[in-house]
Amino acid sequence: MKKNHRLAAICAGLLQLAFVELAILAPLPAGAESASTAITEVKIDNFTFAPQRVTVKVGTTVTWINEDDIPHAIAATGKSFRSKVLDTEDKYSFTFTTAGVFEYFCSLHPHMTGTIVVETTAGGGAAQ
Ligand code: CU1
Repeated sequence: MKKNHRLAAICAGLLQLAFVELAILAPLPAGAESASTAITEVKIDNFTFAPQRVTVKVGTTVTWINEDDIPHAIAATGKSFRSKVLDTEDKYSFTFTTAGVFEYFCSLHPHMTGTIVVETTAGGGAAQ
């Protein structure tokens, strides 16, 4: 039994090390990353959208995940998207097909706000 506890402690320590290493090896994008993933997650926890501001390319699906223990709902200020009420662990996805700055808030707690910045993919029609 004691051995298991020690093993668990060692595992946790190793995991922590791995995370630290990842953080060092993966510097923050400088804004010029090319092949970013097409799916982005925004977590909702403790009355906060995290990250609060996300920059994506046109065509990206953003998924909000409610990790809080109370319900939240997502509503675009410009009414371009709106989720149903999300209970804990519920998700809502929206695919951004047009460029622009999309402000949104929680329709249950309007002081909770976030921004999705959608950029055009073209750097001058390079994909042709
Ligand atoms: Cu909320």
